[in-house]
Amino acid sequence: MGSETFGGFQGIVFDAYGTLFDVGAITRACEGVTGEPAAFSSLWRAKQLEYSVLRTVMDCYADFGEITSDALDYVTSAYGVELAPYERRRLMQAWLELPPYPDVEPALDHLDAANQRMLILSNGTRQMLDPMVERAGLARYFLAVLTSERVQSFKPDVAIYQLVTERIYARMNELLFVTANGFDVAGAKAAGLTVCRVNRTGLPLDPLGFEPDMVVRDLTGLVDALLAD
Ligand code: LAC
Repeated sequence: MGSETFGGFQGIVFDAYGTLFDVGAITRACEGVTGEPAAFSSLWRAKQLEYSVLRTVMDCYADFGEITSDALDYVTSAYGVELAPYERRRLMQAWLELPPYPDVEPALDHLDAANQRMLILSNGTRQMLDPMVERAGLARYFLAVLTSERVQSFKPDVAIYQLVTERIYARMNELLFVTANGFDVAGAKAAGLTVCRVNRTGLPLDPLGFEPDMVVRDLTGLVDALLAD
């Protein structure tokens, strides 16, 4: 594996939320229900992550749709917001209709043209991810969408990352895992994958004891690093 030049990977595995799909759309969806949409949506996402980690640690799986709904219950109570049923449906629906970041499709197109095998590995469910990937016109780029449902636990549990070598026969470090989420950088490194951090926001790396193998600003940077001659 030419890890110095970042070529020669057996496959590239992408995280979904925040990496391929713009979770900023959730903030915009929250504008109609609170005067503090950024803080409200940020607590919603933080609770979603917290509940997925807690349920993994407690060995008490509920799927990502249920967790997202539970997290919304928490944040509405915390903010004293009463949601009409149609508003609640609209907020939950926003998770199924996240747009891809503008750099995503051109980058996948380049990687596909260079014969890269690509997967999605996400904490989401097939029911949440498949329509969103399809709607964004990205389904043709991926061999498979792998989800937490198979192992009934969530990233950063090592077990979920191991799903990737069932789909692409390779050693873990021969696969490049691409994520914008700090906990996912640490989890994927702990599981033995080679990791590219997409630092779209300029935020610091979570100090969990693992450094990514490469850092890019967006997927255009990934293409430049992988396909540079
Ligand atoms: C995912 C979230 C964690 O797609 O970003 O798995």
